[in-house]
Amino acid sequence: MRKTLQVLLVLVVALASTALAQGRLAEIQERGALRCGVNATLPGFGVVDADGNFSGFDVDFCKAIAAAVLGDADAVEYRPLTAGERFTAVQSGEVDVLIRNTTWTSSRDTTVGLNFAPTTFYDGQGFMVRRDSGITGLADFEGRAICVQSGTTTELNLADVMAALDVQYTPVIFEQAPQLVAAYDDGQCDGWTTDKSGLASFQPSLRVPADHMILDATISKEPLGPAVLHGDDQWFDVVSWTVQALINAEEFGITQANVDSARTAPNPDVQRMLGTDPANVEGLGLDADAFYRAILAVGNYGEIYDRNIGADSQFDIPRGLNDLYTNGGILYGIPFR
Ligand SMILES: N[C@@H](CCC(=O)N[C@@H](CS)C(=O)NCC(=O)O)C(=O)O
Repeated sequence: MRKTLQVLLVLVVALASTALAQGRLAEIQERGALRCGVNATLPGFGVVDADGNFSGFDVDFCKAIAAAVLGDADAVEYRPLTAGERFTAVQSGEVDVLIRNTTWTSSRDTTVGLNFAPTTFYDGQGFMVRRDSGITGLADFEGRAICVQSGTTTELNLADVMAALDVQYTPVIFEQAPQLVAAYDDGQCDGWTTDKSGLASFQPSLRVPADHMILDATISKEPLGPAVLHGDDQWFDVVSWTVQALINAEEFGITQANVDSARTAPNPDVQRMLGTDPANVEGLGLDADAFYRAILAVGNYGEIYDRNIGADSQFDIPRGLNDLYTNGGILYGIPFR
């Protein structure tokens, strides 16, 4: 009896470790490339150029994960996804991670079956209108047309908020943003609603950007961040702690330029994050220098922000909530301990 139990135990342990070895992390390492689901048409966040090179704020998080997991920020196979396609791509396993201005919500976390890593961009839904439209608030949309994208939280929030305000509007629905923006620019809608980041991202591409303005109203909370499929804790941890490392790096003042010298800094928290003291990073199933490589590849959170969508970009989106908690924002790195 005892012997049978022992055999059973050995079998269970063997099965469990095989399952772990076949997890998403091992699969990616074997494949030698990270499959990242992204936006290809959202300036500043995710775009592709004529040569097929992807760039943007969301794209840099793909690069950071690839640098951490594979030691190569360029070892990414990008999958451009529309809003409607993105969840199936995660559910089917076609992408390892989805980083496509995707809002963390309860139904996406449960029914859709996603796990959300820490939020990388705290956003909210807003409205773009023509300055000469006379629209200054939501009630002014009575009897007017609003361009909105399907398969998004945007569409659902708009319906809820307008119903609550008893404003009768006509939704003009598009599957993809570029067509929507062109239609709005052509005057097919009196307003256009999406995440405020999306409005800021597309405004410069309107024919006369200065003829348009973003209303003060913010009708929702849109915490955007990376998402993976339910059921693989190790992979979820790897994605989550890569984001944590980039936020912590900004808190510690570790940059792309000084990360080399930071490795030998006396701060034990920094040593645990950069792998000088290897146990914490290795506990994730990664090489000790995984997060050192991620920071070396893309810089800390603030550098990623400034370069793509902040002060050093044409969008100049203020940090606002997306600043460190020590600067009046709500970004707060979880300790490497
Ligand atoms: N954050 C919202 C909206 C995401 C979304 O798809 N936004 C649009 C407007 S900014 C977009 O990215 N469009 C780009 C495209 O479809 O190419 C969500 O997760 O549902």
